[in-house]
Amino acid sequence: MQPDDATSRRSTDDIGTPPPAPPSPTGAEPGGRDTLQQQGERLTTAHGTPLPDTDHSLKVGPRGPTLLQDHHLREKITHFDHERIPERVVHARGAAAHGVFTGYGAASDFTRATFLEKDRETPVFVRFSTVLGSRGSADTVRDTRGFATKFYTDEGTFDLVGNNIPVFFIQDGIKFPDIIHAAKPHPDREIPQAQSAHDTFWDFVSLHTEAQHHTIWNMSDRGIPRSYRMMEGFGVHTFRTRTAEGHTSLVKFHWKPTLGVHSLTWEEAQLLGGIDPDFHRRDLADAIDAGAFPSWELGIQVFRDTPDQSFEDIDLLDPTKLVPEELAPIQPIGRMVLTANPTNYFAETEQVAFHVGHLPPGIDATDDPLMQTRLFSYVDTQLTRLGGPNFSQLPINRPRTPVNDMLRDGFGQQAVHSGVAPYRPNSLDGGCPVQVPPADGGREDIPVTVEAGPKIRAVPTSFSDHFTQPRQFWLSMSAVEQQHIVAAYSFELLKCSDRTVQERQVACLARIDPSLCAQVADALGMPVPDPDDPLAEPDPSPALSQLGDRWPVDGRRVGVVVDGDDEEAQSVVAALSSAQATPLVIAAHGGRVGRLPVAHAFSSVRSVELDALIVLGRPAPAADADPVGDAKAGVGSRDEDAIDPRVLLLVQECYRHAKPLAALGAGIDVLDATGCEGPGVARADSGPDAVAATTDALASHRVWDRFSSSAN
Ligand code: HDE
Repeated sequence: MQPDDATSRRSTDDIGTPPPAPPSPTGAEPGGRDTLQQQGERLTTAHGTPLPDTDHSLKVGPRGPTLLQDHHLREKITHFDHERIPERVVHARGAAAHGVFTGYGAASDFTRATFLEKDRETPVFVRFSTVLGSRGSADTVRDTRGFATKFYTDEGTFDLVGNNIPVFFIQDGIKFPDIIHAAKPHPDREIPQAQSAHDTFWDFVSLHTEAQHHTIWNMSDRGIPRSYRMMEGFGVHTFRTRTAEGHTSLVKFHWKPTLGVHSLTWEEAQLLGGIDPDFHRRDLADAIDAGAFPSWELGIQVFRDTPDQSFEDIDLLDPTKLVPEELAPIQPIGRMVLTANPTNYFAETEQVAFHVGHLPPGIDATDDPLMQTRLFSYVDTQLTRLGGPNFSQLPINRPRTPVNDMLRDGFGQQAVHSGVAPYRPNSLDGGCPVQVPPADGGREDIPVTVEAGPKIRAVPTSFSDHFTQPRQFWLSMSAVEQQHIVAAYSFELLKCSDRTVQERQVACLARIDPSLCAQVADALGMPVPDPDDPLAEPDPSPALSQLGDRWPVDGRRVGVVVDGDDEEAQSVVAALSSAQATPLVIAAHGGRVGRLPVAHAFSSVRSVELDALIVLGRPAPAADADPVGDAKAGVGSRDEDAIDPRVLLLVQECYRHAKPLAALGAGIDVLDATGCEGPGVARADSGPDAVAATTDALASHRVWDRFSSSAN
């Protein structure tokens, strides 16, 4: 691809393959992500001049005025002044990790994309996010979660920019500013932060009934995930794929977490907002650090590419509809494991730029009107957020394939392009770069036939059913999940001050389910409306429920209350580690208890940071204990008073949130003092028994039988 006279007329192989001479001025590793790190040990200016002092500005005498001449001072402060960039307008708060995707070789009947070939490994970078909150907002708010994956494939970057909910609020991208303006804080007082529990959100979704399906997912436990590691991911739109032979299919992408789909309770989520606003970010990073690498299987639902682009009366171009797995099973095509945390949050997690249009040969967009708008929006917003058109050169965004694109100049240009002819056709750079026909790996646009019609602003009638699938979702939930949905709608609508907004949403619920509607109306103190039309009776889709299976306990946080170092404590900690759980020793003080490092002191831990608890001792109240009001709740007798109230609170809260509890030896007194018993509460004879009972109960995530309707 290079002209013969490489010295005078090299075509540009810019950032992907820099020219051999002169050497790269940046020392950058071609196509790599770790470039421009600190070099050497000596302090320098940004231009490499060694510096003897960065602690004192240049002044006239030790107490005199500062001199304008102090270039180092001005460089340091000016750079600091510009450290912040605009946050994302949506999905501002995120956490990310690096990993590897390995193909199963199971997709070759549907797509020519080579990264899906058997055993082919592709580096990935995944960013999880909340949608509504600002960059500094809490992780555990009730919201949709973003699940965006950058595959650095050998055929160019593929971004699968999905969510943890398989449907969206709107059917046409032109309404995206409307839903986001409605959901973001009120423009007058700029509250509430990162919440949908306010008038403008419910005003919009109750008027705009195609949002009801996404909204019931938000009101379900899916809106408050236990961990990014325990979420499904969905491409949402239908994509079109094509094989080398030209056979096309319609597909939907699904990520299935190895650890299962699990959630917080609403009370846990609210407490965590104060106790550990970084809970999800910390959980992801801690698990990776501990070697409990999160993993997902990528699967596809495949549909025939028929002219109506529908399946069983579901319009596949409608992003407010899903196709139940029972009707179109998910076919596994690969597996992703996240193995490394980012080195630098800003350089990687903040500067990563995804784009729905980054598609490899063999995968293409469809006419889903939401997807069509997204194809425009992402690069547009990134031009502002990342300060110009060269953000694909940032290390995290660089493809891992050679780049030769004829794009030139602009703010922040990193490449030292050579050659004189960044245009086509040319003869001066030897005709380079040359176009790549599909037969040689070039990406073709799939030549779909589009029926000519009038230019109109309209919605197809096949998009008009807004209530059958929300009803199907409700009918697919277990009793406890339904209780949580009722509680979530009630909480959110009670936060609205406009009665007509509440009434209109309750009228929408009447079109989803009479019992759901009656319970929420009751909570709001209003009459139960009748649905205008008879309700559809869809078959439930059991795959939508989070309950009823058992999953690995890798990386689950199990608190171990220790009162002094004994062999039992060591063996429990070791047994939890061998079960792949994460033991966290909790003791009266920080530091160490014997040989065991203490993760939390009684004064710094709350139950919501744990998945389960094992109590090995009977800690007496510390002389200087300062019991927080509720820590004393339920404690009355002399015996109970002799136990540290913070430990009693820990046990009571774990019990209340249906977490597995076990105790051993003197720890059994603590269970007795709190009156905790029943399913998932083990009074064990030995350390191994306590660990076995805990991990067994954790495999179902919670002790679901323990929930009463008042529990949460
Ligand atoms: Fe996005 N979305 N979106 N979105 N989206 C952005 O791009 C947009 C939609 C999603 O971790 C923005 O670089 C429009 C659906 C994720 O960096 C912006 C529409 C789905 C992320 C944007 C949608 C998503 C974004 C903000 C309606 C799930 C975070 C910053 C047509 C399938 C990516 C940015 C990350 C981010 C626009 C709808 C997922 C403004 C116009 C549907 C996971 O361009």
